[in-house]
Amino acid sequence: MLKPAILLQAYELMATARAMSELYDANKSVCRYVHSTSRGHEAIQLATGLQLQPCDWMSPYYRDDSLLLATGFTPYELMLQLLAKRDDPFSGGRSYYCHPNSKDPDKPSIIHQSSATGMQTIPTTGLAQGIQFMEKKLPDQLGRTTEGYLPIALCSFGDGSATEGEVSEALQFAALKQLPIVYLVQDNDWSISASVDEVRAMNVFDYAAGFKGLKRLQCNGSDFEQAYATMQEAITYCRTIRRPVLVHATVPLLGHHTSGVRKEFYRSQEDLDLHALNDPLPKLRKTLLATGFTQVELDLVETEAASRVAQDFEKAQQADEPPPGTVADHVFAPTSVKEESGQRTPANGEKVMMVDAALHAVEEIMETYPEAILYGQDVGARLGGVFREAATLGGKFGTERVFNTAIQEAYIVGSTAGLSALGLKPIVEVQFADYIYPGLNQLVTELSKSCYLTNGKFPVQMVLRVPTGAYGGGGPYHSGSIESTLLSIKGIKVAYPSNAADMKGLMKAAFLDPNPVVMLEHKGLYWSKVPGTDEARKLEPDKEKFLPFGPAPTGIPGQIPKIQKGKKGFHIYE
Ligand SMILES: Cc1ncc(C[n+]2csc(CCOP(=O)(O)OP(=O)(O)O)c2C)c(N)n1
Repeated sequence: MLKPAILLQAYELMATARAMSELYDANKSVCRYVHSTSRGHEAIQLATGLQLQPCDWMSPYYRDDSLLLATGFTPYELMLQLLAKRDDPFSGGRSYYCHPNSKDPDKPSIIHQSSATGMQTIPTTGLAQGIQFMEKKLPDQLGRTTEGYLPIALCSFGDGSATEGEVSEALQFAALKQLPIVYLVQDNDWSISASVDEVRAMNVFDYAAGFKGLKRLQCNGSDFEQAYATMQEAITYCRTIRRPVLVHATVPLLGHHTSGVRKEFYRSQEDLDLHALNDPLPKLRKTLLATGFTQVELDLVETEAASRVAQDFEKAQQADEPPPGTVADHVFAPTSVKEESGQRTPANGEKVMMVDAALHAVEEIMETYPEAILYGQDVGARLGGVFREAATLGGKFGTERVFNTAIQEAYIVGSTAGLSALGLKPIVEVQFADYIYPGLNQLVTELSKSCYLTNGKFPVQMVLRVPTGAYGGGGPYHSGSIESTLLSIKGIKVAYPSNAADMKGLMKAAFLDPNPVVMLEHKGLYWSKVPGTDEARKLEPDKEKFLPFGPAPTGIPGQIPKIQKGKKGFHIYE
């Protein structure tokens, strides 16, 4: 049996979570944001949160308010987000309830959490990828647990989300690379109104069996002691053996799906009664009574929790609103590259093709920054990119810094959010512009909004190289131009150089920019083989060349009507 102090702590937190859920429901009109609460899921969440340490990273989902309480967030702090208040510690009042992010030194860190179900598995697996890289290359920059162990990542999501394609990409990568991550799947049998028999051929425990090397555990997540023992096994395995593990926890859903989607809309009384049998609160109370606590003591715990929660709610309602003038803050983090620097045409410089200018820029970056890594399809040493745009880099910097990935555009793009949060600087590649679409979801949903919705805490520093446009008979799926699609995304930057010198300077600026930057690299200009593109070859600028975004030099002026008629898709810089 667990120590009475832990059981009591869990009971206090559980009573607090229940009081919050009941209070929110009774005050629906006051709550600014739609919200879900952990009612029914409390035991597994508390068992998890109580065993994480401040050096760890965790990604809670929208139903994880008990997980947040267990790691030290107060009801008042959570309510500030519910009520969209200025001092909401997560988003400054810009994102809805239980969408946390944190750099608090006394708690596990949390990167941006979107509302998109299952999508956080990729950025969070990117965190584990980054932790593993740093273990090998930059161990001094990682924190340690009180016992001296290295950090782990924990990713929590619902069973309904486990059927998303992105989850498969994340599990595949974690199993392949044996990453230090715990996936916690909370299975309440429902995916809003869709029942398990409608949405899945197997539960996530059976599904995960296909990912060789991913340890699997199962538990009754409504039983605190069982949940604690299972999470202890999972976390200890991940911490000490440094391998991935998935926990499938069955739980009842006692509250509503959200404050808007009410349980009585779609659940039968029989189903509600069945779930009520597994309420974790009376179960834990029974355990506490068996260890010697009295009814009176436990009643007091509940009434005190309810009164603290009520006081916090009063106080949170009085808190200040975000000033309207700050609404556009944090779309981007400020970049240090503001002025053009370095030599554009150094003495003794040689003319280079655009593809080599890009390659040399990345090479110089990797020589200077040990935290820079490059990955994507076929960019590893064997080929160095299907356009040879990464040739020699794999051989020069080794497989830990330059490597091939599977055909997983979502993982390639989305994992950078995790790496960037750790201070690493990923450069990744999507092989053809036409295939950015499977990764576009991560770019929009996770990366582009991260800086804004974390109130500036987690801008995503990454460069996405994208060979684009027509060259050599690529046909409809290898010649696409995507710039107009990208330009509609707020929170990313797009660079589209027209010549080798700009390519080098912009690639360097993109690398140092703290925001996500897409480098469009036109294949028709890469080698200057297409008639009329010879001017894309330029003298190679020196190592110090940085070309800031925004003040681009004018190319050939007066071409606008031709561009509008589609006769000239790019400017040639003179
Ligand atoms: C990508 C995406 N599609 C749809 C939704 C709408 N949605 C929100 S919650 C939810 C059900 C999720 O079920 P599950 O993962 O089992 O978690 P639960 O809410 O049951 O805890 C859906 C479909 C969403 N948020 N994101």
